[in-house]
Amino acid sequence: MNNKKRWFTILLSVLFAFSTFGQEKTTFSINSNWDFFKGNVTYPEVLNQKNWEKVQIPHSWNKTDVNDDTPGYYRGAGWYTKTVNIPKTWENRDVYLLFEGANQTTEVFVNGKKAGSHIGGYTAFTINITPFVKFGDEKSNEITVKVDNSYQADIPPLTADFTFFGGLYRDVFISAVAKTHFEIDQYGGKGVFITTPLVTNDKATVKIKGTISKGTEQEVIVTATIVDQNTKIAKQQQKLKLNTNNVFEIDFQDIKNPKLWSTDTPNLYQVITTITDKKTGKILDEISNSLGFRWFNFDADNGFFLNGKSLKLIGASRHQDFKGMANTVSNEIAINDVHLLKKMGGNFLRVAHYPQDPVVLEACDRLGILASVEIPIVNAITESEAFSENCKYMQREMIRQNFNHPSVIIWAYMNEILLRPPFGNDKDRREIYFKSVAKLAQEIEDITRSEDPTRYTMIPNHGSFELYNRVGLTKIPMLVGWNLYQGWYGGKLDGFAAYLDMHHKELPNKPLLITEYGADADIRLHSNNPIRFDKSVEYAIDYHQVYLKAMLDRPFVAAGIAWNLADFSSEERAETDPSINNKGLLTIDRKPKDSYLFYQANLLTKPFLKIGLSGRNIVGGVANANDILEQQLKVYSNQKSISLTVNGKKLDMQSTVMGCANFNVPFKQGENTLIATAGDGDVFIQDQLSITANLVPEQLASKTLPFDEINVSVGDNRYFLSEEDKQLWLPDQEYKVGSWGYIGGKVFQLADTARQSFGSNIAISGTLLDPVYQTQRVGITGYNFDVPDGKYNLTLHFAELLSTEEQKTLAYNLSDKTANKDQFAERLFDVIINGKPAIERLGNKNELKSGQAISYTIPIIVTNQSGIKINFTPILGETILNGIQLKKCY
Ligand code: GCB
Repeated sequence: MNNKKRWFTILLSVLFAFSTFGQEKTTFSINSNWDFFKGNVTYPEVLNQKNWEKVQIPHSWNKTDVNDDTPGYYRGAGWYTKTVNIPKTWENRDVYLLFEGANQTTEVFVNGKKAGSHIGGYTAFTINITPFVKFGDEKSNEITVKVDNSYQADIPPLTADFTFFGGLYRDVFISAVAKTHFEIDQYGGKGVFITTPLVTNDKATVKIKGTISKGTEQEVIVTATIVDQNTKIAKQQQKLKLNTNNVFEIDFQDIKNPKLWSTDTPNLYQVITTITDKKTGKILDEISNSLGFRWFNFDADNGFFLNGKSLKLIGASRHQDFKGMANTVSNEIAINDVHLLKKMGGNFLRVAHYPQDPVVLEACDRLGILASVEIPIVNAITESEAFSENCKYMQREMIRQNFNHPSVIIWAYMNEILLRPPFGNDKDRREIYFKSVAKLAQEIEDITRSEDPTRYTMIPNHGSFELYNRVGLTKIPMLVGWNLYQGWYGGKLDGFAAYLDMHHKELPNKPLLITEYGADADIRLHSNNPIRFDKSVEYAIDYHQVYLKAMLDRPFVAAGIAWNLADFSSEERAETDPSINNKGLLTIDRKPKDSYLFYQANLLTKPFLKIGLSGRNIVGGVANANDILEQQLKVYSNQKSISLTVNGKKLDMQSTVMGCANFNVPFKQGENTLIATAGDGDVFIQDQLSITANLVPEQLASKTLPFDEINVSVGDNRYFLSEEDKQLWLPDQEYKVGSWGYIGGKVFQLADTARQSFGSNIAISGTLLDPVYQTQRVGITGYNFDVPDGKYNLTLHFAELLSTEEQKTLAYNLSDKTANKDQFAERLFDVIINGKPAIERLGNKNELKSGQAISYTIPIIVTNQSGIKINFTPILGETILNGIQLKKCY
């Protein structure tokens, strides 16, 4: 910077400092020290309740009840109260409470009177509390907030595959502003709206529109200043005579050589807008907004263009919860999510299925992530005026609150709205419902286009092409999003590409985004033979490989947005990790899974290499004759070929295919060191991993690899590493002499599913080993371990997987049933170990309850090389076994 410029910058900073001096605006958070009471009571009676507890905002009352074994979680009212100081110096100002979000209805009381209310759990709102406050007395203002997350037919979302955690779960602020201020009463907007009607490489125009609160008849000057870092680059003013005209519009016609905002170079400018009292020169209000110069368009044949250049949008959706915290995540966690997406190589965030904390889009602006935002109309609508009005109100809130983010390019609404249409048995009535959906869509569409003609609109649908087309939902929005799961919930993996091509053929003028695709990946489950719905990390990789390739190969696919950035809470889900949807590329506490590494390898341009074990540091299995365990392992890299050294020995070099190199790794018992390297000449990268292998000898009496312990997930062909006790469970095998395994029976399979080829999908209570208990051998006659003599502890695990009750059909469980009562048949059996009765008459009438874990640990002394022979003898129905563990004591 030359000297002249530096002086100018210093002068400017001084001027800014002065100009804000005397400004009549004070804002601070009031998150600390609230008292909380949970219960459906009324105001002011609630204040007489005894069981108030001290809490901090953000807060949710559903942090723990979502993860317990009892289905459901508290959906009702929660109350928050605190006293605040409103100083005398605020007497001539307006005082507001600013809520960033509370789920899902809120009523605010101040000093005994109702001050305001809000509907909807995901948008911000302001409550003007000026008429109710007392100025000056120390802590004399009592603020009480009722938040309620009960189901309400007129408020979206009605149903969805995520948990509707209740509470005051985002920051709360108090703000005192001059009577004359930027309008903040309208849909929680900031009163200043910025657009860039023209942007080219050489020139840009900027339009700043806004409204000032009504009240005093005053002459004011609105000033808008565009700042690049610390340098003021343009300034414009407009005079207003308030109450005659409270609306301003300032145009900058000629911003020269704007530094463009892009995903690689997210250059941000600042627009500072102030209101000055013409008479006194006093600054009454001031607001700063980010400004990015960019232009963009979608094309039905060629996808997306940013600043005139083609850009494939690749990224993920985000839900806002975190392990053990419900939705009460700090700003840092929310911002870190955007960083994680960027570090993955992503350039797009679908803020799904609802608007999120303001810091999320701020981070997108800063980091260069493009975004879509949507309101939470999910799966279904209610055909009522109130429902429609609430939806439209939310859409306006979303747009006005997030209008100034350069990262936002799409406003969306209605996720998979025809997923489970009601009136299945009444065709005519159903058609009326479809018309109501289309009508509401059109109304929201019209509002969106008139609120913001500068962005695109989108509806994300599920894969029923014909239905959405017929109802009109592919015509109404400017962009069509498809949430596709071929090869997961149904169909085959190659059905995905076929669907893309069908869209392009049938709707050649409609740009298309893949707004969702994903497969469950439980980080604890691994398979050498991954298959659909086994929830293994490996199947998810196969799935993502096919999908990413199909999208990259087709220029007309504008975007591929993986479902989901991180695992998230979905209370109704059973599955291997109950109440969690684990389609995340990261775990719910944001550990990278292999699928995250897969995207890094495919998207990052700087050299990348990582050994993929999805956070495992233990492997195990049956050793070969040389006491070595051979196991498949993937290394992820954007380099062409990879070397892997295992315990000092170099394996054959492998080429990468779509970022993955496959190795067959020989593990020895105990610690193993793996070093992967790649690159040549200029680039050299390396990744190292230390990993423990727990080997089980093939012959249990082996002298070279003495038997120590084994855990087997019966009726299963996956490996399961339990997080809590670091026990590795092995796939089952048939008994061979000298070894171990089952005798007789068959793998448990649900009757009414085309989806799941083994195991059940019910949550198991009383255990954290759900995947072990969810698989089973039915009709098993024996289980043998040909172990040497010694003292052992044997543990048998059982859970009844059939139910006498019809299971609830879950919204996302398309065309599938869960455990079904027709299958249920009573069972009663004995377990006999080495000829002696061990467990007698185990059955449904006693300890074997549906969906409940039960285990028996039995000490056994083996003598005379007789090994362990377990017999299962049926008395009524069929025998079962879900898991088995054997540990040598000495
Ligand atoms: C969908 C939904 C999303 C679910 C996802 C899934 O299509 O839009 O809310 O979480 O599928 O994992 O089933």
